[in-house]
Amino acid sequence: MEKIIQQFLDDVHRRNQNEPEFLQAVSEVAENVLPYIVANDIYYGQNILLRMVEPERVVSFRVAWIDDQEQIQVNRGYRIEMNSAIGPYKGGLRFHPSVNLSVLKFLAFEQIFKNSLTTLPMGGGKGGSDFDPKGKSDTEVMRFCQSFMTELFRHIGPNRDIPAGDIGVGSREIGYLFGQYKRLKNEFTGVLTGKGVSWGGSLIRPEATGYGVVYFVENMLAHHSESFEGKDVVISGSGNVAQYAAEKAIQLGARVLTLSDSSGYIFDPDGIDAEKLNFVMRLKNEERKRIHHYVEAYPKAQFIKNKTPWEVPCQIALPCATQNELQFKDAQTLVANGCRAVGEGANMPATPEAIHHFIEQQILFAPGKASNAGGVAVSGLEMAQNSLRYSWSRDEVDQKLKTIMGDIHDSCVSYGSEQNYINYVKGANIAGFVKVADAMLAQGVV
Ligand code: NDP
Ligand code: 2IT
Repeated sequence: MEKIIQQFLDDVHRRNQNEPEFLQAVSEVAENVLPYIVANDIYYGQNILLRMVEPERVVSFRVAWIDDQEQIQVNRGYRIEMNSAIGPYKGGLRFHPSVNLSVLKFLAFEQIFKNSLTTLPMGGGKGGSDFDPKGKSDTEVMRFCQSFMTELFRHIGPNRDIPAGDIGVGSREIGYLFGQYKRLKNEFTGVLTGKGVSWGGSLIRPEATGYGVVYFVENMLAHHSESFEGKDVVISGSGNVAQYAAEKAIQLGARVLTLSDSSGYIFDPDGIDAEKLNFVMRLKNEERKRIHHYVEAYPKAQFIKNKTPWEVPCQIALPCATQNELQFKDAQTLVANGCRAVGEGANMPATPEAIHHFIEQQILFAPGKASNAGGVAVSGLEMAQNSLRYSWSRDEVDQKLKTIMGDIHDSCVSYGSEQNYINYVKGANIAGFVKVADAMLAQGVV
């Protein structure tokens, strides 16, 4: 079996040189899915995984725009349309200087399995740009978004490809992108998700990823007769996902000790309560400032520069910033300090070595493609509401989100149960694979 996996990975590597993040995501899936394929006659010999790692389409384009100093700036825009076997391409847009083909292909690949796990009819896609929104004025961001959409609009559509937010793309950017799409097409359609509630957005979409992570971990804990109540929780990031993961964990009676950004982390020994979290939301979403300002408002807290929060003892860790932010040494520290459960809010935040350590130590480990699927799930519910020309109440959407996260948990359990341990990584990879593979088999060699 090891030889089959290695041959497959060598082949993928040969065709995707210089794409380390993509290979990392593919390796993790291959380790679980290839043995399953070999054991199941209907998939064997169909080259299904080889087809899944080849994007159906990759679009790359120039985004030229004029900054506030009237200088011409040039960025690169992308959309990876990875797999449409079970529905139109669906996935976020990331604006960050680190964006390149490897990063977007890993994200688009993960999105295939994640979207499949939600049970909603969505294929996998991802896009973005190496544009850095940090330090840009609102009008610069608007001009960039308009230029980006002026090319992207011809590739997307409510039945073709439906982008949403990700790192650096929040409600402000979705607004500018939607405005330009509508202007170019002269159509008001649900072509993006994460829209404002007064113009087609779904209630709970801003909260969905963070709440979903906590609902997933709550399910994992409940399966082992535990809960969030009274637990110490360490969270990385201070953006959309981190903020709402913190909010839900606090509501469930946990003590949230940290938040972070790319400059370091804040540690509040008293816990970040609802009022302090409100301060963070204003600081990050309205003033667009850095997390270290937290300690000016709450002097009992500390700012630890250029470090990640994994050294803080906790029972639950929720990495909610970016890929490969939690490494082997961090995993060792977390486990040694008594951490029992890890829920990935970000996409691929734990390195393969860190994941192997968690699994070896029988830590409850939720991979992002399962635990952060709440965001795209509510995006799917936003699409459903747009098609119905109707909107559900906050409570209705929240209930559906809870049900979906519970169902994803249960699928992971049914495909990932091993002796005395639930391997959620294996469970998520196989459960996500089966639905897409069955659709691909039915649709022939395309
Ligand atoms: P935001 O842009 O709102 O926040 C990102 C946060 O992560 C910021 O605190 C940012 O700090 C930090 N961060 C970003 N890049 C780095 C880096 N290279 N090193 C350290 N910290 C970094 O993004 P989201 O909260 O939406 O996304 C966070 C993660 O969750 C991503 O992995 C994303 O793919 C994933 N995700 C998001 C979903 C969504 O619905 N938004 C859905 C599912 C997953 P700084 O300001 O310093 O850059
Ligand atoms: O990684 C993700 O799942 C997202 N950024 C959300 C995608 C979406 O279409 O809502």
